[in-house]
Amino acid sequence: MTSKVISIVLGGGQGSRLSPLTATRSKPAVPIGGKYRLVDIPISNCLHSGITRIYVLTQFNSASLNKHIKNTYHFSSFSDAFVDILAAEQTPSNVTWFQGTADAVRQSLHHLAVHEFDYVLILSGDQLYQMDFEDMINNHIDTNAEISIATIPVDAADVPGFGILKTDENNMITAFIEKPKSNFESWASEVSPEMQAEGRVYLASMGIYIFNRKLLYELLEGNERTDFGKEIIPQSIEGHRVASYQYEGYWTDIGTIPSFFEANLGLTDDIPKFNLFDKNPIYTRARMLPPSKISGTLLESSIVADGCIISAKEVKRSIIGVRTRVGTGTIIENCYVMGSDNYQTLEQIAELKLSASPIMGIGNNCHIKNAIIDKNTYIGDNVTINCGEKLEDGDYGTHTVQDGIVVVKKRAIIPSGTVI
Ligand code: ADQ
Ligand code: ADP
Repeated sequence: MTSKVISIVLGGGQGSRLSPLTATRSKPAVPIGGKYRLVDIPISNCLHSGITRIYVLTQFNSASLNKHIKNTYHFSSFSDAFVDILAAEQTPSNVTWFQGTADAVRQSLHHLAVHEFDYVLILSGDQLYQMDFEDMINNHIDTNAEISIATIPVDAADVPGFGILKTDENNMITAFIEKPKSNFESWASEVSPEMQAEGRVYLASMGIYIFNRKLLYELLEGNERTDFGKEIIPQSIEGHRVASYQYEGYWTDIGTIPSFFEANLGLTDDIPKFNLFDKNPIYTRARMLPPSKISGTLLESSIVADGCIISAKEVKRSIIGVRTRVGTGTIIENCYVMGSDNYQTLEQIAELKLSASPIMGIGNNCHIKNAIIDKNTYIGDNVTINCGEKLEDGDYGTHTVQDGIVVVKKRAIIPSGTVI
């Protein structure tokens, strides 16, 4: 049945919640897990589920996203498989950017029209999970649904961030409310004893939808509704068969800096909730990098990607991304270091050292805690980040602080001796 499906990955609006990581790149291109990009998660889930026709919608299209998709997702010329990016485009009839999720899909419908398909699977681009969409499609067909929404039980603290719904005994959705802020107790549902024990009694939409082709066109064409969660879904409950497809595995939103940070560091757990070592791997670009070289470093609960040169003293509960260089005596704790796009030559390094400028990577005798270090940064020697007093939220030029997490911006130069 998955051969009758086209998938649309909602790659993000302005991505302001992931700022400054989205300052120069589109959200789908944000690096995750040391070597992947956010967009690799939904695409890998699709490919493992047999869905091979995928559009990625993005508000703006940096060259890097194109390059990543082009270099990663290759298919046989005898198949109809593709992964294509559709960036918001100006046309004579439409001069604005995508106004919301439904508007983004509406503006892309003319690209879909050339394909044969019966179902459209709509996915968010900022979630970490492993899910078998084939099972969801089969459930959609078996229950004779017109729309299916993947749902997950959440607790009261999470309710204000999600669309919350109620179902009947056949798992058909009878009511839906987008992100209720208060007085939502009556929205509690009957859930499994395990979920009940965790207080997860509210059924939340995961923002993963299957639409029958004809209905999607009916709902979107010729009207102004711009959002799935706020408009299309609540207004479709009456008059249509909308099924809840309940999921109880690991699933998390990675659309904000704190959730993105925690989801990344969670990968370093002994038994992580998201399993990179699953039999179905997350696909990403094959980079042909040399193996990492590590010397004199105590590595604890950490992930080190390919192509690194590490002489640090300690790396604890951290992810060290591709091509990262770390100097001697340095301690890195609770960090996601994204790595670099290239290596500096020995000549370039010698020249920078002569002028006492930092070289790419992290220098000697630094102590860095609770930080995300974006790509291609130059951190000098004896730099201390987040090891002292509580930092105030804000944008400080070379870095930002949010909820105690320091994000050093892409290509930032942090001179030797800096204390953040
Ligand atoms: P949110 O995630 O808050 O809630 P939204 O901001 O609409 O909803 O984003 C959904 C996805 O679409 C995200 O991946 C986002 O990056 C992307 N997106 C947003 N605007 C876009 C645009 N203009 N162009 C392209 N992509 C865009 C939704 C539902 C809730 C549900 C949660 C689950 O509305 O009901 O509970 O998802 O996370
Ligand atoms: P991001 O990963 O931050 O989105 P890009 O994908 O735009 O960044 O940049 C990554 C690509 O750009 C790499 O594949 C690399 O080849 C190239 N690149 C970036 N900076 C340099 C540089 N200084 N020298 C050579 N190549 C670079």
